Amino acid sequence: GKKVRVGLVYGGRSGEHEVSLQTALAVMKAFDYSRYEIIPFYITKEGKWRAGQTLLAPPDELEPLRLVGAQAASGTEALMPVFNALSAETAAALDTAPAEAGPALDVVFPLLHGTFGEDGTIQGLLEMAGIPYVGAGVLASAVGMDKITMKKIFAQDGLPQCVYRYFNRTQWEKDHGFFIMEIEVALGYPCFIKPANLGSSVGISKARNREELITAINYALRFDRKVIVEEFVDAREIEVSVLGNDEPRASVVGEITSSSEFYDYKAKYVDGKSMMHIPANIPAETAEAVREMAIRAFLSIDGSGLARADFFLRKSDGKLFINEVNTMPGFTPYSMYPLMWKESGVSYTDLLDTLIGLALARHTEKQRIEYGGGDPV
Ligand code: G1L
Repeated sequence: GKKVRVGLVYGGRSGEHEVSLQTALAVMKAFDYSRYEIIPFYITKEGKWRAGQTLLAPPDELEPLRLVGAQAASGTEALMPVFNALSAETAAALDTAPAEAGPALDVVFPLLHGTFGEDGTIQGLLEMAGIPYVGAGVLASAVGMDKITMKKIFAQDGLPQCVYRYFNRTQWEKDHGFFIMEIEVALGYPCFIKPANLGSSVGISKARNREELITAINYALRFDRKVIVEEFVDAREIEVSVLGNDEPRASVVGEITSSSEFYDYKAKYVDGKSMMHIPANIPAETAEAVREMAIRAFLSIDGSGLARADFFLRKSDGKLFINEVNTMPGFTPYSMYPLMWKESGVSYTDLLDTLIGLALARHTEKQRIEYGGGDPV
């Protein structure tokens, strides 16, 4: 039969450029090339797009993924052949010839963060092109990138969260005394200061007193105009993988620990030295509660395809708090998300198949929606 044509978009202007490349290579290697063909789209660090030739076998190293020599273009230009091929249907309906017959994509993997500083942008581009794509849609991608908006939505849906306060740069500059008081009364020290944007791990710090708090807030404001301050919770870090659309499933539960014996902030967030434990050594009822809450959180942000849900399990009383839902989790075969599915009996290759099926199902489902003025009932 005809092969499924999968577009892979990777690279990009974010700090995770190299991670994205590594991920794209891992995905390219895992596909069954008797059933799929891959069309690579590389976005340089400068934001230029390069469209590659159809891959009929996986590359064995990273360098070819940079598509050196391929014509650089803007996102819309690079996708133009795709737009044109899709408009062939429209052209036929209008009884005119399509502009140009390009290689139509059946589905796209957007393996990168937004290129314009806020997420949901690449999803929006694909949405407008009418191309099915893997993972979260525009709304869930954008919500998943903004810690403050995500917390508001979780709060509305009654999901338990740690204590937090937030503000934007203008609010802080106008009334920092108020926010300091609020933070000291409601959260106390130590507390964690983070830019609202989850795009990168930069800008995060821990404050033990007022002086450190002010320094940390000013630091975080260099990376985003919105900042969130969270209470310190002495907790275990629990994660679970969610897969599906409207009826998602949750995987075996995992735990992340710092590699050093003591809680070491620098090891975990700065050096990234942490250990994965799959399955987590927690009671069966706790694991079930984690899975159930992960599915609620996924539906809460209107997730689709996949997401990794991250929790705090408080050591003092075993209470569970949702920390965040990540719609773009680490995704190499050695990342937490795929490893938790592997432990649940879903291989990396199965995962790619399932995600593509979910992307196509979501696209088909959306076509049931009527846009524009319907007849009055
Ligand atoms: F396409 C998926 F499946 F939705 C998807 C998209 C992005 C899965 C995982 C990711 N993750 C990444 O792109 C990243 C971890 C490399 C961030 Cl740059």
